[in-house]
Amino acid sequence: MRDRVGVIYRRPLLELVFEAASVHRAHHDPAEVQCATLLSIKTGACPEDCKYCSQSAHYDTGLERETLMEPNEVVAAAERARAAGADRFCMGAAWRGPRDGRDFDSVLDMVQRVKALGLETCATLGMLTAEQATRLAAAGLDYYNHNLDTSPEYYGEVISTRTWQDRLDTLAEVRASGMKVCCGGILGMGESEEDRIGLLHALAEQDPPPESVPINALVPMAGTPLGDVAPLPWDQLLRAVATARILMPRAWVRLSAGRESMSEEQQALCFLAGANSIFLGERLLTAPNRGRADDAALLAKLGLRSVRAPEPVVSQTIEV
Ligand code: SAM
Ligand code: DTB
Ligand code: SF4
Repeated sequence: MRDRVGVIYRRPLLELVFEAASVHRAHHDPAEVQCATLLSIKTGACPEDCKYCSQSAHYDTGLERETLMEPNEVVAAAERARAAGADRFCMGAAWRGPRDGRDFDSVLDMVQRVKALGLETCATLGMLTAEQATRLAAAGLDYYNHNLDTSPEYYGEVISTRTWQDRLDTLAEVRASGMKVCCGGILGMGESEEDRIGLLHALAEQDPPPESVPINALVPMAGTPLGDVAPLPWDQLLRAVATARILMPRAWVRLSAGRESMSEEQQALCFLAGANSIFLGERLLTAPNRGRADDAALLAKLGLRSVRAPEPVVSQTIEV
């Protein structure tokens, strides 16, 4: 129930972090952090109007639009990511959804070849049909990322070109195809605490819950309607990470976008509270990320190490 999620989220902060840390230790090796690398395989000119996104064609963000990358270039980037220690390679495209034909066939080729490198594969391509989900699964795609982004109540304030139900429909197709689900959201878009609780509830309520839960802190992008929103208070992100860990004990909880503007101390608290996955490398999709050297130093300081493509144990959640 959503009320119970609110009770967890609003516990005294250190009580909440302590409980989340205990749950984390019961289900995971607390020294392991999964390291994923992102690549934007098709950038900009997206028909959707997500108010946070630099890639929406609705806003003038100064981003150069690019066509779909060649599979050879993508495979070369995946090889570099593997050599730099990535466990998972995630390919993102600024599409409302893939169009069948040459482009989609090309993505299937990328998936097959990245998988053959021994990396876990993930893609985020927008809405999928049942057939597209099945074909991606058959090509060897391990995870599909499709975020709920915010609470059902706040969704319409952020995106008008698709609905919350559209998101749920694609998530159902991903599940049915046998791929693992990567589903999270963004905090710091001007939503209320109740909206953050609503998002966490909606994530945990999925049956089964997602295997991977990216928690993004908004990276304000100049030219978008959310380009100058006030930063999220640090305790709110920590509460969200801890609550996600308690509600979804076996999931990878990823401290995703926004780490560049977080202090090392803030990140350390998030790892303590159960975050166990990050994006490595200088770039996310279009936004800068902390550099590898900084992250290697941070992980070493905290006594954390990367894992290479382990399987999370079968997903389960507690009653909410
Ligand atoms: N176009 C596809 C879609 O939206 O489903 C896939 C790519 S999209 C960029 C993937 C996710 O990145 C979004 O769902 C959103 O959660 C996250 N994201 C995009 N821009 C962001 C920003 N400025 N700050 C934080 N997260 C962001
Ligand atoms: C997710 O939840 N976060 C990643 C990944 N899924 C694709 C994307 C973050 C994007 C940050 C903004 C940018 O780089 O443009
Ligand atoms: Fe397009 Fe995805 Fe950006 Fe929305 S978040 S504008 S769907 S690329």
